[in-house]
Amino acid sequence: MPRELTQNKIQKIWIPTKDDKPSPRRAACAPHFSNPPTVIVMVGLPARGKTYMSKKLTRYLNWIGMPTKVFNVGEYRREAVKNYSSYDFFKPDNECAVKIRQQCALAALRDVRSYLKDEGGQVAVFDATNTTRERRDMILNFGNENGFKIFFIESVCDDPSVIASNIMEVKVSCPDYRDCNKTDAMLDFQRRIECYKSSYEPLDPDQYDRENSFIKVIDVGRRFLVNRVQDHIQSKIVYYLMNIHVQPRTIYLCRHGESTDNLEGRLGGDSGLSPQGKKFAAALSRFVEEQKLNDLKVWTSQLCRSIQTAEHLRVPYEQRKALNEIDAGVCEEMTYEEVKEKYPEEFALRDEDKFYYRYPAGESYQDLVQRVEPVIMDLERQENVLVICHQAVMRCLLAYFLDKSADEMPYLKCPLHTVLKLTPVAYGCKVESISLNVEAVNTHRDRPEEVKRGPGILIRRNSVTPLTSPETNIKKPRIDDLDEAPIQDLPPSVASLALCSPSHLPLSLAGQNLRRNSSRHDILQPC
Ligand code: ADP
Ligand code: FDP
Ligand code: F6P
Repeated sequence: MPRELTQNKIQKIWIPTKDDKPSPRRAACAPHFSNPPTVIVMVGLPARGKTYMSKKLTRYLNWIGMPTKVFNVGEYRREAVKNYSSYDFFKPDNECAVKIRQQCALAALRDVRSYLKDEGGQVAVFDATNTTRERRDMILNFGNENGFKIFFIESVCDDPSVIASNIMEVKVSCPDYRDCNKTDAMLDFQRRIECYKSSYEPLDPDQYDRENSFIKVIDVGRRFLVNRVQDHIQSKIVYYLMNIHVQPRTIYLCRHGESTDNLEGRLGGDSGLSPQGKKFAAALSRFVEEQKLNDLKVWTSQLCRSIQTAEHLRVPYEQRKALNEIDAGVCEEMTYEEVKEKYPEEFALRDEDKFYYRYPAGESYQDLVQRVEPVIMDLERQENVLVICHQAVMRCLLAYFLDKSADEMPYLKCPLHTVLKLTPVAYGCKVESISLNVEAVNTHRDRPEEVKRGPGILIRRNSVTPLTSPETNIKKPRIDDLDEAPIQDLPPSVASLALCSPSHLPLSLAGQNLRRNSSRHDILQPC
């Protein structure tokens, strides 16, 4: 017998009624995944953009609603060996250090397993060099044992100028080199790369890795080799990686000038600009000229207020329906007060869960993310772009660039007559807020204080390695935790490595002068 269905009040979608009880309001909101979780395994020599791609991809996957986290083995290693002294640590014949690195990789894998099995994660990005077949086979075993799909992303690049600029951009300022000048850091890092080169076995699409799923990103995305893509998520990953680039550029986000509907506090609609709105459009035109950008592309929505704003710029622009403001359905052109009066329950439901809340016959922020995803993909391909959009759409785009959670997104502050200038830096994005000094009404409504956030809903987390996470509910991995790992839970190749805990390691490593701290939770530390 088919089960009875009830409509979930927040998302307005139909779900089976449980034991004839009315459906809980939020039951349908948390994402449900029917596919096995995926472990993305980065492969490549140091300074090949692995961490960059890991973080960026993770930000994207979280934004589209796929709970994803990066596990950077370098951070586990820095936790295990507090003071890095030189590239000697990475020499392949430094047996002790090799063991520590294996332990770090295992500790990270254990966290991957907890994240995917117990913490609601759907994708884990295992960010290490993973340059040997032995290491990758061990990870494949780990995937098999746990029912995780494994997808490799290998970055291959041998252009010395790219590598040098990568080292300069991110490596010389990393914690390994905090007491070191940039020239020495550069030299040491280049030697570190040499340490990995002798044992590097690239993915082999023709023989050894024929059956594995992977993408090789060659020469910073100039070429790609894709092998055995298994599912939708892997094809999305491939598509994303084929769209991103590392050229310097700036993205400007703003809303249309103040509209006559804004003046009356009306939601949605398709009104034109108010007198202040026209002043903003003129100010925006001057601002764009001052930026002196080559080939600035301008994108608008297909709504009058956004197109009128672009008209003042006297440059070509492109209208995109995907950038239209959130559809408030039956509440279109009402004020918040009118909504509260006419649809009190709807008004309260939106406050309860603004990201998932769908207006009757309209849209939610969750719907908006899906609608603007192609815009994000296209933005990734572009260089300088100015997007003239709307409050909810701008929040959505901004959440992608700034890695904001679903919970934060609908409350991001995007005032009228303010341009946000986004510039890519290192692994993230710098944001400058530039007010064009033209007064406008405030259309922002804060999250009501009295709204209690109930537990049990899976809100996307930001893209952080648990080790560095400020979240207290995530256990800090320790290398000596491996002593407590039920060895039988691990695949044989992992189990044999797990037996080599720090207590079995000699106290000094070539290039590192280490002592064992007596405390159970302090691990190898330099003297
Ligand atoms: P790794 O994790 O491989 O040691 P990083 O991610 O820390 O290297 O390196 C960051 C740098 O890599 C950034 O300057 C970024 O511009 C650059 N980068 C990003 N993607 C790639 C790529 N596909 N190939 C080479 N370099 C890249
Ligand atoms: P990262 O650049 O991310 O810090 O330098 C390479 C490095 O990563 C080391 O810091 C880290 O210890 C190592 O890669 C992890 O990979 P392996 O386990 O393959 O050595
Ligand atoms: O008030 C301006 C506006 O762009 C409306 O058209 C839209 O419904 C609203 O902002 C979106 O903001 P919020 O999601 O905070 O209601």
